[in-house]
Amino acid sequence: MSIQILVSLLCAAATTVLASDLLLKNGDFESPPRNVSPTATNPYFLLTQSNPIPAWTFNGTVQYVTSGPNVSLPGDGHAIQLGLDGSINQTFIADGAYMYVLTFTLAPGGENCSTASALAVSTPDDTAQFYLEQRYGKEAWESHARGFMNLVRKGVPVNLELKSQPTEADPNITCGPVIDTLLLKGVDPPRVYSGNELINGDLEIGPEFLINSTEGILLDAVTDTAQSALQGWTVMGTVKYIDSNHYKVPQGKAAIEIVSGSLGGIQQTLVLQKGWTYNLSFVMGDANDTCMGDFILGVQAGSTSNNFTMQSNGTGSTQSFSMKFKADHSEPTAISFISYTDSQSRDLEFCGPVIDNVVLGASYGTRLEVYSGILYSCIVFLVMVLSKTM
Ligand SMILES: *[C@@H]1O[C@H](CO)[C@@H](O)[C@H](O)[C@H]1NC(C)=O
Ligand SMILES: *[C@@H]1O[C@H](CO)[C@@H](O)[C@H](O)[C@H]1NC(C)=O
Ligand SMILES: *[C@@H]1O[C@H](CO)[C@@H](O)[C@H](O)[C@H]1NC(C)=O
Ligand SMILES: *[C@@H]1O[C@H](CO)[C@@H](O)[C@H](O)[C@H]1NC(C)=O
Ligand SMILES: *[C@@H]1O[C@H](CO)[C@@H](O)[C@H](O)[C@H]1NC(C)=O
Ligand SMILES: *[C@@H]1O[C@H](CO)[C@@H](O)[C@H](O)[C@H]1NC(C)=O
Ligand SMILES: *[C@@H]1O[C@H](CO)[C@@H](O)[C@H](O)[C@H]1NC(C)=O
Ligand SMILES: *[C@@H]1O[C@H](CO)[C@@H](O)[C@H](O)[C@H]1NC(C)=O
Ligand SMILES: *[C@@H]1O[C@H](CO)[C@@H](O)[C@H](O)[C@H]1NC(C)=O
Ligand SMILES: *[C@@H]1O[C@H](CO)[C@@H](O)[C@H](O)[C@H]1NC(C)=O
Ligand SMILES: [Ca+2]
Repeated sequence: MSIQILVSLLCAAATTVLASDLLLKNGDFESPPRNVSPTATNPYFLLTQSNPIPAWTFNGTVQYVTSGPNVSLPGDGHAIQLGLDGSINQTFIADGAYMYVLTFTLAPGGENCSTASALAVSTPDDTAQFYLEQRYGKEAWESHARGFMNLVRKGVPVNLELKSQPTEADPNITCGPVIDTLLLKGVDPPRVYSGNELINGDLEIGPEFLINSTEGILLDAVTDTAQSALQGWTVMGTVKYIDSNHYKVPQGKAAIEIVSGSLGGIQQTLVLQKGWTYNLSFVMGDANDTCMGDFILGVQAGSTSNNFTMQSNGTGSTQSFSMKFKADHSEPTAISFISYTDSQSRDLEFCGPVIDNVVLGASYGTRLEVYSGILYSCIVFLVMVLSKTM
């Protein structure tokens, strides 16, 4: 009992960290190098070590880019292009957040580039590769996101590096990626709220959106929640994180649209009480992005699975569904939402069903179980905190 009280107190202290503001300086590259004179007709300006971009350190070939007829960027502003040997980095000060989530935009390499190499995004503990997909939106550029655990104490510097990365698939690559609008924010530890066993079931805790972008944020496949930009969930295929300012979102400010077609989706794994009955409810919809067709959504909870279907005419309809199941063992149970639909919008963008407001309720013992759920996530958090401080 005393250990439980101690854990609760420590946990309360640990969870009072507030979500932090954006942590990178000049992440949109709108503060230019000195004496820069790129124009729409000459949009590339080679950086030199004596004239870098404010707030960033670079190595290798890096060009400052201005948008124009041949260079498409969000916000018609400025960006940078990494050469094949190019990298940039910035050090930010950890603010005590539980995790960090980075949003960034990739654009096609400008003149003389057929395809651009991949982008590697690195922190001291993690590196991930990203590619320009160019099939999930109207624009030539697209935004992606990545989460990474905060493994240091408040006040400790963390280096974030973006590096051009050759791909084996295409040895003829001549250019590095164009990068724009980096937004980095801290997020609080996962919480379980009364009445819902799932973490982030309303999908509100995710990457920062670009204020004026109608394109959403692509979340690439990730198998570990410690690297997921969508708190609590892993991703299969590619899903698009969509905002209520530009899409039909069933609940709150954000939801996901499964865009990569068949077998794309999201999953959360949690410990359930063996023998108990649970009710899993969610909303399926379309994003009001002209995505038409019969959506088939496979929902799996442990060994119970069901297909749910919905006819979409792409005008922002929503429908609620629910499914009862019994937890048949006490090991962690995976709850997953998987699309069996390959759909395209009127503009031939790949698109699919929207998921939101996922609620998992226990049919009895709710209070006890929610408490143990919170305790469980706190213990996981504490173990993490302790292991990183040793
Ligand atoms: C844009 O690209 C086209 C061909 O790719 C070229 O002919 C034209 O001069 C370019 N325009 C500018 C402003 O660079
Ligand atoms: C810059 O890149 C070169 C090779 O591309 C590497 O040898 C060197 O260590 C890098 N410098 C820094 C400061 O990262
Ligand atoms: C990143 O930038 C800092 C300056 O802010 C520099 O001192 C450091 O060497 C750079 N780190 C890497 C890995 O390039
Ligand atoms: C593209 O190629 C043309 C012709 O070779 C050259 O004049 C121009 O500088 C190149 N542009 C860039 C950005 O390298
Ligand atoms: C690379 O370029 C060469 C010469 O243009 C071409 O023969 C070859 O097929 C290209 N390879 C790939 C993978 O595109
Ligand atoms: C968003 O769009 C508005 C209106 O076009 C503009 O005034 C504002 O500067 C834009 N904000 C950003 C961050 O691009
Ligand atoms: C499951 O939850 C949904 C949404 O709260 C509700 O409409 C439905 O009646 C519940 N089903 C059962 C069997 O309790
Ligand atoms: C759901 O539909 C998919 C694709 O049509 C099918 O492969 C799968 O067996 C179905 N699952 C269930 C539980 O009916
Ligand atoms: C699309 O579906 C909604 C709701 O199901 C309906 O109100 C609307 O009339 C439909 N629009 C078209 C063009 O079929
Ligand atoms: C769908 O978008 C159109 C504008 O593109 C808007 O008029 C309409 O209200 C939206 N529908 C929903 C359900 O949000
Ligand atoms: Ca939501």
